[in-house]
Amino acid sequence: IPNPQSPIPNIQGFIFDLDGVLTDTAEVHYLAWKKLADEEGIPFNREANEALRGVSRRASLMLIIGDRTYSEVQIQEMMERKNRYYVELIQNMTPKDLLPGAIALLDELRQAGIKIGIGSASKNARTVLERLGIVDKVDAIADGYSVQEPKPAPDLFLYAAKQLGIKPEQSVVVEDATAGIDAALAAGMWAVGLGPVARVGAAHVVLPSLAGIKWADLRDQLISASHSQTH
Ligand code: B16
Ligand code: MG
Repeated sequence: IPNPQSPIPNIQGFIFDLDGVLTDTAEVHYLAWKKLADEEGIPFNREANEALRGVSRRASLMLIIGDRTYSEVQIQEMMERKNRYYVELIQNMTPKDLLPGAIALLDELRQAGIKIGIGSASKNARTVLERLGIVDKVDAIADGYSVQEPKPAPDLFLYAAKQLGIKPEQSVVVEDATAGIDAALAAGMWAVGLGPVARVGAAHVVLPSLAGIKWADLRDQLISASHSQTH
């Protein structure tokens, strides 16, 4: 029985985060930051890297240096150095680096007439999409150059929806980071979180990954989520 208080979502587009959703560049970012941290004699490990998920380049560096003092010139130089290491490493990426289920869902959504956008904090998003061979499968790219305010601000996803020509309430964001889920909710969009509830539990739908995920199932889960919402 439909609940008139909870309109069935009219989904017209999907906005995918890139790192941690379509591909696992978190490890590549880790290797680049680790090289920089080693050179600077700053302790850094994979556990500390988890806190950098979805966090902008500058904010990531700030978390790594902690209360050590560096000049603005040194900060800029370290950001550039880390990025050189990262750019070098992503040249080795291929379509094999797409996460399980990503291509199948993208293709299924496209066939269903649903628009596809990318909402990534990364300034290297375009290069990564090219290396993954999926540039032709996306209708819009919002990346590290698109807006000023990083996630958890809604700006990046609102920019992507505008590019797609759809409204926030017609958009589904797929994210792996807490800041990304918060950004999607702040934008008034549907949020699908990938990963542990401790990280993405605020999302309308939480999934372990995109592996085996069908649009019909996802739509049903979003409809149930809309019914349990209070307006
Ligand atoms: P860059 P996403 C984010 O991408 C990464 O998760 C984060 O680790 C990285 O620091 C950030 O992009 C900026 O990337 O240094 O390449 O501009 O998860 O929003 O796709
Ligand atoms: Mg991410």
